[in-house]
Amino acid sequence: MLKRNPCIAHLSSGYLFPEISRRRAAFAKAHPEAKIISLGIGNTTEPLTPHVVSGLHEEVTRLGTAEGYSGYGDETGSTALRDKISKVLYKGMVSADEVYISDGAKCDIGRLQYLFGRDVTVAVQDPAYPVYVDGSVMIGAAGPVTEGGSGYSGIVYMPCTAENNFFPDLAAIPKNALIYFCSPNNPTGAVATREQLEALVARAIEQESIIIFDSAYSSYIRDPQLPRSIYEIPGSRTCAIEVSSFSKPIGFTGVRLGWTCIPSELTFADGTAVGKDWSRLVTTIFNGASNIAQSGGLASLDEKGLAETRSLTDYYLENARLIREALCAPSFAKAGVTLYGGDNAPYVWARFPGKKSWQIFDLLLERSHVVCTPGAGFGPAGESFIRFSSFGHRAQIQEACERLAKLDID
Ligand code: PGU
Repeated sequence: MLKRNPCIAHLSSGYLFPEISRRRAAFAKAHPEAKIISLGIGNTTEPLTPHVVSGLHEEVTRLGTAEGYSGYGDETGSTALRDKISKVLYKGMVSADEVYISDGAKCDIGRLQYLFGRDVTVAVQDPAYPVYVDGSVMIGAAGPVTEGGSGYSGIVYMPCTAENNFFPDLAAIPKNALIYFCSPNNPTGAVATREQLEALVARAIEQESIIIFDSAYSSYIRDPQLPRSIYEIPGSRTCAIEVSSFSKPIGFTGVRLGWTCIPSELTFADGTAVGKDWSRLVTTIFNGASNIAQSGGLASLDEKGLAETRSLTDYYLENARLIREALCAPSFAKAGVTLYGGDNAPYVWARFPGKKSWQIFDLLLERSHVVCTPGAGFGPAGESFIRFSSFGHRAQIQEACERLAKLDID
């Protein structure tokens, strides 16, 4: 028989979210009467909005006509959508030909790892969206979990804790590193300030490193002082790739659409443009995002679409506010629970001192039939934290909040 790929074998047994689903299913089986509510995975729940739906319909109708039918498209995306992203979201800070349309940020994060191969050192915020680390292990850039430790070998974990306002010590970034940075952050809900991102860019340049900046939640930023893109920071075009998504702004989690920006100034050590290799890579192993999805995405970026994005993200932010309020109940205060995030991000990050994340996960599931995400699943520094997702129908969120507010967590 063929040998198992050791890189895959090095991964911990299951990806975080299927593991949560497995535990939820086991509980539901044992307690069929329980009405479980999920504040776990960050999966959108509200219907697509009318103008975006009309954008999708338009393309479906076109595809049913002889004149309008199209097959494989440009692997890097429709010119109209690339142009619109460049103008509307980046105000020209990146040009249309530096925008590459994809089937989602997660898929691009996985594919980007091919560009750097197995010899690169990966630095991540700790806690972090698991795909950054798991993707690095899959390509062989990181090794198995260290003996007695909780992290993978070869990964530079940069703790983001309440003590450092969830912004890492940049001195930890080694030379020639691939730095994953997510703002607004999943899972902590923290948003980096302009000064913090300036320091990050300066450090990346100093260390001849490249940042992969994940801005999947930028549409949740309400504070106008906070940067929505790494390209608002001078110098970033020489050291940063940005990955983003239509999933969270307009509910395209199932439709699937995202993009990656690679500025022309970004080069490898030998002078080759990173964008040139990315083009080569995606034209080889990706056949382009769905033309229907791209038409919906295009509609979301005109005036009506932007207004719909605003009200949809407002809805989830109000859910986050309700969750925060519920977690201020006396029993949480008595247990010393502290809350972060939820104001410019759809996640509330709660610290339960003296408790393990999975222990709180079980307690919330057993006593209030609420599913959350254990912070430890995002990295060693996530231990003792719980992430609450604000993606849910309002009535369900209210019901979950009532249960949580009544919960005795001792
Ligand atoms: N980037 C970040 C930071 C995310 O949190 C997520 C989704 C994505 C990218 C995925 O974007 P797509 O464009 O939809 O591919 N995070 C969710 C869903 C879990 C998952 O495995 O993607 C979460 O609950 O963390």
